[in-house]
Amino acid sequence: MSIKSRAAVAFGPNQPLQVVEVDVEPPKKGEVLVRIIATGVCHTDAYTLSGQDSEGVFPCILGHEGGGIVEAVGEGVTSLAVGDHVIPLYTAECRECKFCKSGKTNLCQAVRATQGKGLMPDGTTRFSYQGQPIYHYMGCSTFSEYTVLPEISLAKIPQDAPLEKVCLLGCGVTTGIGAVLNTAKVTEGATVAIFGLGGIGLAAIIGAKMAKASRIIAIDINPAKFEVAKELGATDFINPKDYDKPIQEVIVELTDGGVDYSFECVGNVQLMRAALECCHKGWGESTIIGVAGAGQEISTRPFQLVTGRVWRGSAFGGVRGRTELPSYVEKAQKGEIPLDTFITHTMGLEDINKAFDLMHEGKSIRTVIHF
Ligand code: NAD
Ligand code: AHE
Ligand code: ZN
Repeated sequence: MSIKSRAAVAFGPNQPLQVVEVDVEPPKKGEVLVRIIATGVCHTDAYTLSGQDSEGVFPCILGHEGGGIVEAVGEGVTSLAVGDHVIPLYTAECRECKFCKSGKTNLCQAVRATQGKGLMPDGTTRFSYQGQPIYHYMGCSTFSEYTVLPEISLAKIPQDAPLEKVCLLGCGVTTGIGAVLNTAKVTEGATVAIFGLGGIGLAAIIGAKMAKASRIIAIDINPAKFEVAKELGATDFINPKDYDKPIQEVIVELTDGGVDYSFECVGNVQLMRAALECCHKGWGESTIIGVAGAGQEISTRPFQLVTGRVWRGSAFGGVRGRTELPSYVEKAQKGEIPLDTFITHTMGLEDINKAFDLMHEGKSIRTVIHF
């Protein structure tokens, strides 16, 4: 029997979310019903709502940065039980596919194809409203009080971790830290440039600090972000609007030839180029984290790569969610990851559109929605 759930539904691109009561079907084989306690709002939710996501399908229930409690399990589920505390994973971890077995990537592909179409692995949806199907989003749909996920898309975490805080480890904070530690593998004493100081860029600063980087250059066109960046360990602050030359030139001059590592945490293809080109000749490495709109492409002179710079990308910080996320939760509990610094606003689901407004106005880092 299906249950009722309060959910913020995106009925179409660029429309405000509507909080309505949807129907949620019980979990099928290998699936889990989760009661979401809290969820962050990530820029990627806004990106998909804007209609720029080539995988965006509507109507859907957005949200992918949640924390919740297992409410029911479907047939064959063995790794989770009712009452377990979990963080939904938009990057599953089946431990059986070619990708998982490679040991080279966190990009499990077991459910990725159906997930990208807004469907559960069996090709159907568990959500409906007034008899019409509602699509899932990134395999998570955390803007719903109740949601259904594959068992392999849930990380079990300790019961005593506050879900209304550690939900941020479901995307932004883990992504930024992981990109620095797992993807780029920043080394002690390195110089680092971080473009964009939202949830992702600020988390990348934490990662750079953990890696003992000697210099952390924080770049944003919104100078209001510099204060928190400093608190987290950034050493230099650059507003590209203060300069009349390309920002990569400014950084190259400031760092005697360029930085050892850079991170693009905005989703702007021009900035991705700047992030690559501010890297030091011979060894500088740039990691793209930001998500650019459908159809957009990056460019640079191949000479930039011929002369030793490296261009790479990172999804969910290269983190294998079921295996590694519990250790991020532990670090947060020990105070090594200051989640409170990220939570600038909290509100109920009925106000969720305000969370998007605050993000677009540059006034929030993360808004956490409490159910
Ligand atoms: P956010 O909106 O909180 O922060 C973006 C920041 O970029 C803001 O501070 C803004 O002022 C700044 N900015 C905008 N234009 C700029 C410019 N031209 N130069 C310098 N700074 C600029 O966003 P977020 O939640 O931190 O997400 C950042 C990006 O990362 C988004 O593209 C998001 O989709 C992506 N993302 C990727 C992954 C991944 O796994 N690869 C995970 C999460 C988010
Ligand atoms: N649907 C988009 C791709 C968006 C994208 O790159 N997503 C990131 C996570 S953003 C989280 O806030 C990611 O993990 N990508 C790897 C993957 O498998 O999606 C598009 O362009 O079609
Ligand atoms: Zn996200």
